[in-house]
Amino acid sequence: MLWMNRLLKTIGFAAVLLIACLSLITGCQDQKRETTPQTAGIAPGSTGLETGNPGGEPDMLTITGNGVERETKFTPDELKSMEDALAGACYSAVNNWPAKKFIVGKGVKLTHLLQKAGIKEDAQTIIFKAADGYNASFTREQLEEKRFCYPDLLKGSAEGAVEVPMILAWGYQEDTSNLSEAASGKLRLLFGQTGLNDAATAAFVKGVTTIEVLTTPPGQWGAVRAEPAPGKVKPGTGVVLSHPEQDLVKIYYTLDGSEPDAKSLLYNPSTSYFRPELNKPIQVNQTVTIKAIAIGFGKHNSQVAIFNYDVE
Ligand SMILES: Nc1nc2c(c(=O)[nH]1)N[C@H]1C(S)=C(S)[C@@H](COP(=O)(O)O)O[C@H]1N2
Ligand SMILES: [Mo]
Repeated sequence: MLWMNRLLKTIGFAAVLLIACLSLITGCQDQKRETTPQTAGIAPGSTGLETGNPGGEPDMLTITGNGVERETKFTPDELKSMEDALAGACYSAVNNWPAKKFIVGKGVKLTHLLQKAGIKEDAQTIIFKAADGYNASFTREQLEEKRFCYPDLLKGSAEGAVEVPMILAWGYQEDTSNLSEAASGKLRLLFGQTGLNDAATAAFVKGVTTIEVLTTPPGQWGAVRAEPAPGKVKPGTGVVLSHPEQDLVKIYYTLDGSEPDAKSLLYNPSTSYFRPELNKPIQVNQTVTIKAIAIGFGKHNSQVAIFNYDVE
């Protein structure tokens, strides 16, 4: 019964293939947002080199979507020959552990590529997509914002900040500030920080193949919440700030009545799946106004929430 044997083998093979495909698809979905600690769990003191560069030649890059005049494709050689738009820089970065590090990169400026594709006046959302299904989304403002490398990041000082461009890099290396150590790899998005606490590493998309530019409004992050509710509290009360999408935003706050922004006090340096114990309640010992804002990639900043506490 040779034919039956063959039939069984074929069915078995098809089943294995199906299972492999299914697990691939679910794997990709997990990576779309930073929900996989193993990809991002860079402990302090680790070199970060374990993960290394994806290696290999960069892929063809496609810029598409209703926010550009024309779908445009670039070969790696075309990108590398854009002499006026090439850049090499050192990028300071913080991840969600939070660990601080430097990454050098050389590549082409994003503004130049978007101009070549004819980015429209009303383009509002820009999504960087990788072959593994991972992606990062930006508002137009976040793309055009001034961003910096902080050479004294490790000391927590903003001194000597250098403005750096957003680039798609084909040469990069982590844990060095020496550009000559950059090794070639697939296209990687690199950009600077808007402040010392700006946690950008998760949006350094590896292996970018597509940039989607859309006229779709990106929406706004929801407001920060506070617990206990504002009002009269006992001295020493700990106020817990939270956000419905807390692992995708940073909560910044002030205690002096000023408007919070990305340079204000940071409430949640770590995500819930790394070191939530770093996100400490605010001790209220005297009458105070907490003003809090949520800032994160892909949506406009939340409205400022105002919480007044009176100490009994
Ligand atoms: N394509 C792709 N890019 C990615 C990720 C990913 O899973 N896939 N992880 C992101 C996250 S969460 C982090 S912290 C950094 C990790 O970069 P490293 O592996 O070079 O340290 O890459 C980012 N870029
Ligand atoms: Mo990460």
